[in-house]
Amino acid sequence: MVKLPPGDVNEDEKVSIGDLALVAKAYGKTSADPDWAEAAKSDINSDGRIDVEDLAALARLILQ
Ligand SMILES: [Ca+2]
Ligand SMILES: [Ca+2]
Repeated sequence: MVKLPPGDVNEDEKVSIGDLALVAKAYGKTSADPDWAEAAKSDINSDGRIDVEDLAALARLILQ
C-alpha cells in the first residue's frame, strides 16, 4: 500500500501543478455539496471547503 503525499489530489504520488488544477476546479465546493466525496480530496487543510487557503497550502507543498 503506497502512502500518498499530502496534497496529492490526483494520486499519482507526486505533488505538482496537476494537483493544483484539480483544486482550482473544485474551488468553492463545500461539505454541503452532493459531490463533496470527490471534492474532499482537494480540501488540503480539511476544513470542509475548497477555497484560497487550499490553493495556497498546495502551492506551498509544490514549492517544497
Ligand atoms: Ca499528484
Ligand atoms: Ca479547505
